[in-house]
Amino acid sequence: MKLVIAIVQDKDSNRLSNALVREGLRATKLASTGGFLRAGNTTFMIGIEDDRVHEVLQVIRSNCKVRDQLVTPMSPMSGSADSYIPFPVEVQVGGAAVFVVPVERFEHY
Ligand code: 2BA
Repeated sequence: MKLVIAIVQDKDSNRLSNALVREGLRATKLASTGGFLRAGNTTFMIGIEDDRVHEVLQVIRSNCKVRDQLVTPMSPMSGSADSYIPFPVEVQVGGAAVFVVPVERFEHY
């Protein structure tokens, strides 16, 4: 068994939830915050048998979009903070950051 942890943009969260339910895939949604943008995003935890991991990844891939976002970083992305003047930069966010981790044991009572 694997645990798929997918961090997605809030804008894609409902569509992804609906698609997972439609495909009979169980998931838990957690409200999360990106460390860089400090904006809300959604983390999905999806426990799944090894032979269905590809189905989960396909559903995530087809329901999460890449978007450009203009942000003003609160601290420098590199170099010293002494002479730091904040200016907006465009970053590409998503579609999804996905981790697939092995599950040693799963109990469901
Ligand atoms: P954030 O940390 O808010 O990052 C949002 C976007 O900002 C990232 O999109 C990336 O394009 C950019 N970014 C992040 N850190 C950067 C940096 N040091 N310099 C320049 N640009 C940077 P994504 O890569 O699609 O990530 C979307 C969200 O997924 C992240 O939100 C974070 O919550 C999560 N994430 C991504 N990679 C992760 C990782 N390795 N571990 C844990 N969470 C991760």
